[in-house]
Amino acid sequence: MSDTFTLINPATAQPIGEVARASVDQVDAAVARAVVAQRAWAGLPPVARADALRSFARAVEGHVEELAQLEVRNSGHPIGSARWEASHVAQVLNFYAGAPERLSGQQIPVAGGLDVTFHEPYGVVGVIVPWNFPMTIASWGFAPALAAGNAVVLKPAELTPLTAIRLGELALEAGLPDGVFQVVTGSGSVVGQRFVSHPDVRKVVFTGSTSVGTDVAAGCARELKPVTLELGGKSANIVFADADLEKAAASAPGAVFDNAGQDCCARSRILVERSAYDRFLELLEPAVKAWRVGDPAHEATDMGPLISASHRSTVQGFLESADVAFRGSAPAGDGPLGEGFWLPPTVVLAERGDRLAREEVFGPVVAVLPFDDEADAIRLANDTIYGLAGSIWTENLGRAVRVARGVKSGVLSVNSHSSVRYWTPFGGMKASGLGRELGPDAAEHFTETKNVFFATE
Ligand code: TAP
Repeated sequence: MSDTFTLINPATAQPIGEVARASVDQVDAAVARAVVAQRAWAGLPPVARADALRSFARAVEGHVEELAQLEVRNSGHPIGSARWEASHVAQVLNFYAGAPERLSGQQIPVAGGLDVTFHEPYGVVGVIVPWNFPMTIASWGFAPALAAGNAVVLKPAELTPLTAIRLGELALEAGLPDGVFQVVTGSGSVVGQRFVSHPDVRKVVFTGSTSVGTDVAAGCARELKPVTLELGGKSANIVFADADLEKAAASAPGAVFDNAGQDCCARSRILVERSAYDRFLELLEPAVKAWRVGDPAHEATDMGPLISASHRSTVQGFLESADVAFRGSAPAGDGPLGEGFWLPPTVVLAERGDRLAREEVFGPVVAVLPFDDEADAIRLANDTIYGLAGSIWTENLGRAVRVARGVKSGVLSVNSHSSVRYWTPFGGMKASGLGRELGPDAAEHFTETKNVFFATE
């Protein structure tokens, strides 16, 4: 394996730079620095850690445009989305800057003394990030982990390391002590694996595919190391005949084609009550045709390219022999974007049991299926190994509650497609993951409880 990796702009297929591939020795050196830095970091007064995180947040706020432009070039995200992602990182840091002073333990009544609990940091936390949302997903791990007094070693995906590298620099510029937050670039099988096997990395946060996540969990089990997993999804957008069909159809493209469908929460199955099926498809077609696919640097663009040529081939593989209902458009031809990894948003009519109805595509492809009644909708929504997100469209409150309780997913929304708010918990059931990120309790998830009894007699 060469010791550098060439980065490609997915919108043009042109190389944009080289990034180092760390060796196992280099990972070990970073972990050794983190071990030393963590002791001092955890020993700071809570207000000092809070101040350092607020100052890191301000540094990110001051560089939103630079970070966004890096994501446009490295990941092909539309500029509007990339600016949102960079601002989101600052907000996540600000939110968890409140945690060091709020990690209260308990005082438990006992005879003959005083019993108290402490939330103690694990030590060094390894965060492994995929290529689809490089900045935001990284921050969901590093911000609460740092707030709880851990040091963090962060491995971005090899394809998309640029924003993570810049965040590492901004942390130092903002005054985070050296070694507390380190970004280590390189391959998953070397750097990521070493986080799993290194005895001084005491917790791992992994976001990525279910297959690699399962191996990471098995490796962590051998080390008795806690692990949080955020994995794949095949989320259902369930539309009942009593819903506001215009609104449901108008919002459906954004729910699946955002980030070119490379989103673990993508509503990649639209389940429509049979009596509304034809009408819904009629309304969906113009919404899909209006979805603007093109140069990610343009303000008006809704969707950019796929991340790589090989990923596009994988997605295209799902479309062989698919029953395509209609497609949107995508750049092609001789212009500067002609070589990019484009694929138009595509709507397919699927049958129960089809690959497209059950497997994660991770591209701009949505499968539409009819259902008969409420029980059938729940059964169909649950007919996949995944259980990450989902949406329910109905004007019937009782039905909304029943279906929300019946669908086995970690994050559901009614008459909306929201999945991520940094102050509410996020994560999947079944093969979509283990543990929760974000929300009010995330910093506590990066601590171990210690119980201490003080005899008074
Ligand atoms: P993966 O191939 O699983 O890679 C994810 C990360 O793990 C990358 O940083 C990768 O490194 C690293 N990795 C690869 N092999 C490893 C190993 N043996 N040990 C430790 N780390 C290893 O996924 P991907 O292709 O980047 O992302 C697409 C998949 O992730 C989709 O299935 C998607 O649903 C899922 N995903 C889920 C979520 C959430 S929040 N649930 C979010 C994003 C993505 P390199 O690639 O650099 O080698």
